[in-house]
Amino acid sequence: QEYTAIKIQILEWPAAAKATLDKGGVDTDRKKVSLVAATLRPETMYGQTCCFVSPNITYGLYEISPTEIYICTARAAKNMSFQKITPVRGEAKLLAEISGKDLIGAKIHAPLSVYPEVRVLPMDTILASKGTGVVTSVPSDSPDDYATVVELAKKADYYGIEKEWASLEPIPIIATPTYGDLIAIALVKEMKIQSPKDKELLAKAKEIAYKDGFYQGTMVIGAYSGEKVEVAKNKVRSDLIAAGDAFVYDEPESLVISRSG
Ligand code: ZZB
Repeated sequence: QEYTAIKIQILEWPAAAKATLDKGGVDTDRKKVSLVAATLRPETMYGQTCCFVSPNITYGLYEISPTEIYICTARAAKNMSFQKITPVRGEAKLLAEISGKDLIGAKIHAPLSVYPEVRVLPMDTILASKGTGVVTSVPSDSPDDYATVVELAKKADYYGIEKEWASLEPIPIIATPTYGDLIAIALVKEMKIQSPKDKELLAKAKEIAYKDGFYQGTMVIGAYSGEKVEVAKNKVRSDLIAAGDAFVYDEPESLVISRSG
């Protein structure tokens, strides 16, 4: 699986995270620290409204250069070390570990998003075994993301967040003849999806959103507005990479097989 890894810079740390990093001697003032989110939809990055981490996953801070640190799972860092992303092949230098829980509420900058500053929020359904363990949220085009932000806004106290953090309006990114310009919301309503726990329905909705968005979609925002998604997707991706806001991250099939067998 070939992902686009999006660098989401941390602008302001929650107190719990700051304490952990100070203790570990990580100088967060002088280094650029980014959450790295793995996505298959670079063309939707205009619509990022938050970034999800799992409260149940321990993330690592990995040194990428003298000035740059990435946050992701150990598994992803290891994979990156074989893709010329870390300085030494096969090595990812761990500077500190941090619980996803402690990252919640961090103020971040998501590249291309119409919202210049968004927040880190919890998502219980993130798999540690896929991507980087960090998921950027695009509620306009991802049914899982829309179901999650609705749930978070509804039970903000329970999740220990501010309601406003989960209440940013979804942004129209792609229009399709069948589902309009907010496909995730249309699908969640049509399929009567009630919560992020409706796994089977969400998997179906995701499938439809991928296909319809890719084959029938036209961009309605950004540099390639008016172009077909099929064409615009790689252009947006190349622009993000050229700007230093993203890189290619591969999850080799063979690695998965060798690990389980
Ligand atoms: C932004 C985005 C916008 C995404 C969208 C999807 C959509 P797949 O198809 O199963 O391989 N994701 C990435 N890593 C994880 C993880 N560890 N656990 C749970 N979800 C994860 O899934 C790839 C997509 O699932 C990624 O692309 C990411 O969300 C999420 F408009 O990034 B995506 C119709 C989907 N639309």
